Amino acid sequence: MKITDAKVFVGGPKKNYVTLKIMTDQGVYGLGDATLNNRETLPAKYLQDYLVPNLIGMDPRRSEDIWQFFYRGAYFRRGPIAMAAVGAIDMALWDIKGKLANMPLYQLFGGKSRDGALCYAHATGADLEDLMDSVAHYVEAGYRAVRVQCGIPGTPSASYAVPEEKGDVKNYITDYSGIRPKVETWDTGKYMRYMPGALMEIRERFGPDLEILHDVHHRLTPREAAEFAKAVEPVGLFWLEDPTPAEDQAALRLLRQHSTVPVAIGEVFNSIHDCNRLIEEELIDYIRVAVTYAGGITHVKRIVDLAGLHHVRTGFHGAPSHSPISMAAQAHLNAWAPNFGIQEYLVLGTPDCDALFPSEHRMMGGMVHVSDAPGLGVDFDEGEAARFEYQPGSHPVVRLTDGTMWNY
Ligand code: GCO
Ligand code: MG
Repeated sequence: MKITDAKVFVGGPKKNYVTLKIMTDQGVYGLGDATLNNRETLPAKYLQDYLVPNLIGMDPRRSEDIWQFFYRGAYFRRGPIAMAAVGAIDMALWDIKGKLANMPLYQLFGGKSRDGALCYAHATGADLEDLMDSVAHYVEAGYRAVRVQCGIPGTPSASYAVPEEKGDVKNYITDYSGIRPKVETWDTGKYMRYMPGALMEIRERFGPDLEILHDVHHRLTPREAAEFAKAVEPVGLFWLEDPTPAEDQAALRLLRQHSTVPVAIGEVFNSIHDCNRLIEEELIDYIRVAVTYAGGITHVKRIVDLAGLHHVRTGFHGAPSHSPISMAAQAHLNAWAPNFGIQEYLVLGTPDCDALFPSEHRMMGGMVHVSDAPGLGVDFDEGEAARFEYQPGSHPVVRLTDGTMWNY
């Protein structure tokens, strides 16, 4: 069996998805997602110029050897661009494998460990009352877990994932009006003084059963993060996400010494080497890698198994950054993983997105129910894809109140 061709598409509704389609001499094809928010053309070029020409003629069933070929074969390896490209190939090869076996991928991993996978939505508010309305909306829609982000009074512009106007939804953080980023302001002192009380008000309003999550988006120093974690402990968070910059694996030691708040980190990691110490030293409770830019199913499965040895559960990244293809790959891993924790879930549900990526994965009662179709269980409509083209866009950048650049 041989790979005969592979095509890369960039574009999508309100998003630049990078979609890989691998064709074989037996008519079976596989799909992969190489989307890398706001840098979408780069994994596409890496695929087109370097990986796809090598892929033609390979046996698609040898997914492990092909992964090793592209990983070890690159002297300058790893990083989000290369790992997104390798990850897309890997997903597509698993999709082909499942279709050849006539089984959904979760069966090839070891079968289902659960019927539905708990997921969380993003509630956002320009201020706390606005955020309460947003939380109520998701609770009414059946979600049992909600990530909450709100504006900080007295901070001159919206901070991370917070809408500028009351009632607006801030799920898509990319601004497609051009390549130059908007500037957001961050004030650590105001945030640290305001947010613990705001989180407590949400707990009081919605009661003990709602799972509440909060994302600091890498903005605190290790000492500040330890102080903040201690302050939010009475809220009973499901997790505190990215309290410190992700480059520093030792940063969480101080937080661990001062607080028992569950910690989640890893959405920007690209390999097991970015998180092995965090996992082995048991400095985190949830690992947030995504199959997209952490090297696909083959590599993420290794991370999940390492995590399982150390009581670390999964909480895969699932912002609208990912296409329904990698969300499908994660749905299969979530159905199988003995150490599944939660899934961030925002992708499905827009009619344009569903038409581009038809699938039977279903969200019901705040849980994702995995499709039983062979392979990944998601398709890609090339006719629909022709309606969209690449649009340059940018995340905001962050400055402190005196103008100093800070972490987005
Ligand atoms: C999350 C994330 C995202 C990122 C985004 C960057 O927890 O969902 O922090 O919203 O900001 O993926 O492109
Ligand atoms: Mg995050």
